[in-house]
Amino acid sequence: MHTNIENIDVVVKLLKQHNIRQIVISPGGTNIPFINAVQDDEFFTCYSIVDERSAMYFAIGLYLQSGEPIVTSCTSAQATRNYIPGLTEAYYKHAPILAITMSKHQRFTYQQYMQAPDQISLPNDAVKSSYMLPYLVDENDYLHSMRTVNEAILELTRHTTGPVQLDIPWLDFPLDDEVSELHIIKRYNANHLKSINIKDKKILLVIGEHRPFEDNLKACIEKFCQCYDVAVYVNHLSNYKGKYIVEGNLQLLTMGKDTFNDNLKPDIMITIGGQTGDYPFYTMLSQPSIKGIEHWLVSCDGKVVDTYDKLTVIYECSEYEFFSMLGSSENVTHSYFEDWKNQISKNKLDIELPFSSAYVAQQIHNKIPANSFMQFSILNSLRIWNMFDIDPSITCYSNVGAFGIDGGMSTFFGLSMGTEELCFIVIGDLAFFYDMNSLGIRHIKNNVRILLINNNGGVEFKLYNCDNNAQNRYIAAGNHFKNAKGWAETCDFSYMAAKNKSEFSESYNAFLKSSDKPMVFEIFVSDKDDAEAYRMIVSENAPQSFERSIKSKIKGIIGRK
Ligand SMILES: Cc1ncc(C[n+]2csc(CCOP(=O)(O)OP(=O)(O)O)c2C)c(N)n1
Repeated sequence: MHTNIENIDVVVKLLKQHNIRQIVISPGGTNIPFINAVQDDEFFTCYSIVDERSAMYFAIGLYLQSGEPIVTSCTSAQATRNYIPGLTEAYYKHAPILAITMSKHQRFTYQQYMQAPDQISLPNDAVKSSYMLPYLVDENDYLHSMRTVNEAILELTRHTTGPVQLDIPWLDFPLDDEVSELHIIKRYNANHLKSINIKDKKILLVIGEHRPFEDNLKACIEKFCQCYDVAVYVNHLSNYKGKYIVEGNLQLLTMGKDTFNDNLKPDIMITIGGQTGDYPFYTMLSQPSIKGIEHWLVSCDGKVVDTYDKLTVIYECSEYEFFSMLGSSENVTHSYFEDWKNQISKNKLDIELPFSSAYVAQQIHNKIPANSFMQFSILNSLRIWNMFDIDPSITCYSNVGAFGIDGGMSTFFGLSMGTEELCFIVIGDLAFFYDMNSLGIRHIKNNVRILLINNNGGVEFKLYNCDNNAQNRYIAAGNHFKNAKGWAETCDFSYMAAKNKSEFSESYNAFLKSSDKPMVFEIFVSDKDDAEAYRMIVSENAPQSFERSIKSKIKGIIGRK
């Protein structure tokens, strides 16, 4: 019996056998096992380069000096794509670079699964060959893996030298032990809905990322919700603000599967729009033990996209056609929606937090001016802000299509062009650093507000691991970026900074008002506090044990001490 982690072992051992020593590492989640295997091994010399575009060019430079093959390592999501410019140079220069990329298990590709764009679709003139290791389960896979890694390494120098991709499949969501239900998938057009009766069903309408809704579509969805027992599961990216919405990610994050099964599990889940970017929702719905749900996917292209492994029907039609086809029903109760509402009303966010990204969101989420636009960087900024309400007139976006930290600010500047309202982006220091050249775009207007959370690297990878030194070097890539002041001012932005709560409260009003320059507001928080604040929110909202609830009641009566 083998496990997939042995793929990493095979790669690392064979790199040594082939005497390949220099590794350029870009930070990420999926390549953590590889980073852990090499970062403290004296055989290897490692370099941390955040931007994969630079990482690949940097690797070419290492090769030019040493004449030796060089390894690069990046995560999945959008990272591999950013290797392409450097790989193209390497291809025509015949530079032997082994680009080790990571992908999700192959079953997730093209399934609207988070961070899972196709990893082995590089252009013809980027690598000599792409190799993908098998997902490792038994001896056959192990042998296959060993041969493939050897073959990839040999290809670097076979005939003319040149770059090669070696992709390692990974899995970041463990599934529970239950055996999944067999589900049959059917495809219909909207006419099929005429013969459907969903009157007594509990319906969860899930809206992924979506451009703002046109009035007629919104009216159609609202009517549908009135006529059936529907809860509309959304987060900020849905841009849907109706009477029946539920913003449940915090509840799902802390809720056990039994509670979900008993109270919130729908009979039918209808999904529209793009990706939700909502890990708690995905984690709950994709578990094999959540059984008995019909998943209806509404999409114009009718492609099989089984995000939650529960897809039963694809309605190949527009969203408008779908909702307008469903007739009305009378005497409906809205008890399913009420159950969701009831759960969400338990959210507790008014807690004393350390100075952190979550603290900043807690203080100003309800002060962002009406009609503003907001862009959230993945993953941490989006997750934190999705926990807090914002004014319904605010339109929100995030690059959850391929989950890159690369182009968030550029997207944001693009969207700020079409409006005079204030536009806010919440972004971490690595993502800012990645896309900092965009601050020089000469069209940028004064309505732009950049809320830069400088927590020294990707706190994403430190949320549950406080050994910050080990994490900092290559995984979270700390110490790359000190502050944005010089660059912001060079690009003619106003620059403000806050290092603690009082500095923050003195400055934020100016940031939320109109001004005669675009602004960068840099918030310096410690990574420990940033992670701690998030964990505090999660634990405060976790279902309470009897003992904890008694303790908190007593504390309420006699005080904390
Ligand atoms: C192009 C690209 N490279 C790497 C990643 C992997 N990744 C996801 S989140 C993250 C950390 C982002 O750090 P930062 O922008 O500082 O935000 P924080 O988590 O600290 O809030 C990284 C490197 C990615 N998603 N996209």
